[in-house]
Amino acid sequence: PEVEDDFHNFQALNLPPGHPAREETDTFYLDGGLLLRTHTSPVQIRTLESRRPPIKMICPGKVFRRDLDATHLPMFHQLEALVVGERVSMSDLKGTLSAVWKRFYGEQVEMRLRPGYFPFVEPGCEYDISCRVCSGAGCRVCKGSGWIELGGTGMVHPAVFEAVGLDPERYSGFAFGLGIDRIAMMRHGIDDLRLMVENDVRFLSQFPT
Ligand code: 2NM
Repeated sequence: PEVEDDFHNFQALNLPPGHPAREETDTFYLDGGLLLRTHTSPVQIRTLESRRPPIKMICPGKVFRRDLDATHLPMFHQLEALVVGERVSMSDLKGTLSAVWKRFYGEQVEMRLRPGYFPFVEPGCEYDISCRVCSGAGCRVCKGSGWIELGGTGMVHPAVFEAVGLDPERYSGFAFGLGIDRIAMMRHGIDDLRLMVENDVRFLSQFPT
């Protein structure tokens, strides 16, 4: 659901009351304790509630945050994936994520993980791929670093398993996410995301049907 409740969007994802990500200034709150989901992760929570592991799932969808400038829309698209089972490991995470991006961009693409913080994973990482413009040498697109930041990932936090009634001693899992709009901007060299929703024919007619 794009309209979610507090439990699935925040509480079950180890974002307790008072956490900064819940700020009124970031979240669209509706009447009756409901809100517009701020990420697609509540779909993972609903899946963990309704099915028994082993689970492999992938979820694209619209998400909503109170933000609007050249690189942020109040509605954008995420894609998240989740794997849960017995003895799912961090090497499964790295191998799977690396295979996804090699399939997407080609075998020559390198991927790296960096430490990163998301309340619903531990350890948590941000991940980069080698810059597709300069193949890692350093250019304007990657600001000289050779790497492009794509998203976040990590091992599912024990508190998430507890929130859905699964034993964190028995089950482990990994998840990753990315912003689809950002990939489209890079693919087409679009520098202002607002163009994506303005329906200007001069913009739209540049894309083959
Ligand atoms: C991300 C990054 C890291 C994630 C974790 C979960 C859940 F529910 F299983 F705990 N769903 N999605 C996750 C983890 C998403 O996207 C930036």
